[in-house]
Amino acid sequence: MEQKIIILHIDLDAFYASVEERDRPELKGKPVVVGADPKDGRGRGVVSTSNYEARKYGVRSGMPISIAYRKCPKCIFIPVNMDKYVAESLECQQIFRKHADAFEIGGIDEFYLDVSKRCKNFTEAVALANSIKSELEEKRKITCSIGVAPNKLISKIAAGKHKPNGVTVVRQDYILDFLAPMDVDELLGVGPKTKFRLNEINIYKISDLRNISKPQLIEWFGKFGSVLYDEARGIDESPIVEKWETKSIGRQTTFERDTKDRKKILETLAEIISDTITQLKSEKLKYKTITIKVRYEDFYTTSKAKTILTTDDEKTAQLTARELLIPFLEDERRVRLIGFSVSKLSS
Ligand code: TTP
Ligand code: MG
Repeated sequence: MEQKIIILHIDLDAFYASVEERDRPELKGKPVVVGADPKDGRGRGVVSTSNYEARKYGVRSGMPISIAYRKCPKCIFIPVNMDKYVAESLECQQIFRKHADAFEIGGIDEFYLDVSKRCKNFTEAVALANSIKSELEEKRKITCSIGVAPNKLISKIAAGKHKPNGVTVVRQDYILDFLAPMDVDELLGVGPKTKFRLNEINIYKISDLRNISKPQLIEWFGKFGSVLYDEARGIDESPIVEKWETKSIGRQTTFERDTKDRKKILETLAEIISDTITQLKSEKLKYKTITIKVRYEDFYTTSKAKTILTTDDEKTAQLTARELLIPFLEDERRVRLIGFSVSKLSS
């Protein structure tokens, strides 16, 4: 008998903003933006997320905070409290994990649950999805959206289709029709560059993409071409990978404009290190390896790592990362992005 696979993808709704709204009842019904300080429109930095009320004004994740302020001066702007969201994510995981045969963390607010063994069919899986939603709302007072599908790719796309607070089911025989009308960048791994190249040759929709042969896609995009060919047909055989311990923790920032401003780059590095170490400590972990990443204006990306004695000290991280980064700033090119992470973690 063919083994039927059923995956749930859970994505928390407007995650950081929902946590803030829950904890501060005076925010209820108001447009809320979580991110950098807008300083009456002169602030730097970006929007981390906004609630659905603020999205009505066009405020979006990743947008410069100054633009968010211009679009919605009456929005309530709240600073990022990473500690709180990490702790909340762990609480939510406790709820979700026990409903899965296998469980994978996809990000701070997204999770894959393989429920193939415990659910006989899709009807049972949808009932499970609804009961998980109720349990989350009751215990954590926040909402999520869930995709129910035969593989990870389709479950993730489905979870985004009826947000907030929705359940979207895509059975095997509906996959092709489900994907056909979507823009190509709804597929995983299709960013602005790939989208642009596809649009140039009149490929806009996933149905258009199906007209291109696999060898042709491989010629254009290398190995990813083959993935793209499968994704366009909803094929994804990647398994749910249990990750009990975090392999690495880190942050990266893309500058609003590519820059050679040393002071600004080092200040940004210091900020992301501080956020990372705060998260590390709140998860009661220590690190052994520090890695920095630099992407230049031409998208050339490079990284350098150093392994030291196990610690959770921030000052050590700051000094080591600075020492690793400085030689990269001698380069002619402007810097587009910097990243920092710690790995070889232990508790
Ligand atoms: P998302 O799941 O992409 O967004 P969301 O949960 O805020 O909203 P929804 O899922 O309902 O569309 O990201 C999860 C969290 O990650 C988000 O609350 C804040 C953070 N985040 C950033 O800090 N920067 C970003 O650019 C994005 C996309 C998310
Ligand atoms: Mg989310």
